[in-house]
Amino acid sequence: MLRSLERERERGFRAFSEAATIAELEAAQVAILGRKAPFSDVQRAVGTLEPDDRKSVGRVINETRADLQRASDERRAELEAVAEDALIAADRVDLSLPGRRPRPGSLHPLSLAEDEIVDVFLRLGYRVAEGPEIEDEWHNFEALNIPPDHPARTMKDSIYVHLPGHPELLLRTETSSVQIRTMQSQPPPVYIVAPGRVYRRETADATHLPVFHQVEGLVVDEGITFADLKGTLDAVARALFGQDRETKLGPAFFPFVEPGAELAVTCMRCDGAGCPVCGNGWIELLGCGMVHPQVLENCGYDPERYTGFAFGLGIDRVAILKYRIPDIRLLVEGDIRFLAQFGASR
Ligand code: 2NM
Repeated sequence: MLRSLERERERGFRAFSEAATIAELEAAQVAILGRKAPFSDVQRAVGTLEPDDRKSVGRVINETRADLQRASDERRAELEAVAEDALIAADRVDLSLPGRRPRPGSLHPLSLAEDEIVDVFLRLGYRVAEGPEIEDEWHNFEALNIPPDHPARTMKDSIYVHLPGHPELLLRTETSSVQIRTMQSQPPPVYIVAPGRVYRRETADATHLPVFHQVEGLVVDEGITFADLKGTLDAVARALFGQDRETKLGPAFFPFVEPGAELAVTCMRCDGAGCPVCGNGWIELLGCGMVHPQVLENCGYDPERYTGFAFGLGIDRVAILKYRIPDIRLLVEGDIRFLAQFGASR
C-alpha cells in the first residue's frame, strides 16, 4: 500500500509538472487526486487495515495528498502567470510605427504684441481690467466727455446694435469704457491697463481695420502729474522698441483728457534719420493726456483731491511696427503662410 502511495506521489508530481496548460493541469488533477484515481482507491482500502496500520498509513495518505495538492496549486500559479503574460503580450499596441506629428501652432502676432505690452505694465505694478464689448452710450461716450453732437457718435463712425426694448447700444469704440467701469467700482488709487477689441465703422485698407485692438491705461492717485505720464510712457516706448529710442510729446485733442498729447518715437528702421516707413524720422505711437476733471467727477472721484493720466495705444499698430508687417490686413486673414512665421508659443 505504501509502495503504491509512493508510486502515485511520483506519478502526480510528474503529471503536474508536465502539464503545459491549465486544462492539462485540471485533467491531471482528476487523474491523480480525483474520486476515481488510484490514489483514492488506496485511500478507500485503508478501512480494511488493522487499527494500528490504519493510523500510520492514514497519516502517509494525508501527507501525500497534501504534498500533491500543493504541487498542483504551485503549477497552477505558474501556468496562470504565463497565461497572464500571454494576454498582455497579445493586447500590446504597436506604437513603433512612424506617427504623423501634428505641426505645433504658434501665437498670433497680435497675441505676442498684446502680451508684450501688458507685461511691461505688469512689471510697473499695473493690473489688467476687462469689460463688455457691447456698451451703452453713457459708458462709451457721455462719461468720457464726448457730447451728443460729437461726430464719433454718429452712425457714420460707430457701429450701433439695435435691440428692441433696450436703450441704444453699440460696439465699444475704445476700451475707455472699461476704465470708466473700473473707476465706478473702486476708489483710487487706480493703476490699470485694459486690453481688448474695439470697433469702428471703417473700410479696411493697408493701415486701418474696422475691428482692431487697443491697450488703454489709466492711473488715478493723489499728486499724479504730467511728468508721471511722460516718464511712464517714455519707459514703455523704450521697453517695446529698444532702449536707444527717443520719444517726444506733441499736442493733441481728446475730449476725455486735458491737456491731450501724442507720443512719437524715433523710427526703428532709420533711427530718426527719415525713411519711407516714417517720413520725418518719428512714428506716432499713442494718444494720451491728463484725465479731464469732468471724467473723474462723472465716475464719482473728487477732482480736487485726485489727478490722473490715461493713454490709448493700438496693439495692431505695435504689431505691424515691431514685426515689420507691410499690410495690417494680414493680421485678420488667417493665412497660415503668414502666421507660421511667428514661432513662439505661450
Ligand atoms: C486715448 C488717448 C487719451 C483714455 C482716457 C481714459 C479715461 F477713461 F480715463 F478717461 N481712458 N483712456 C485715453 C486718453 C485714450 O486713446 C488714444
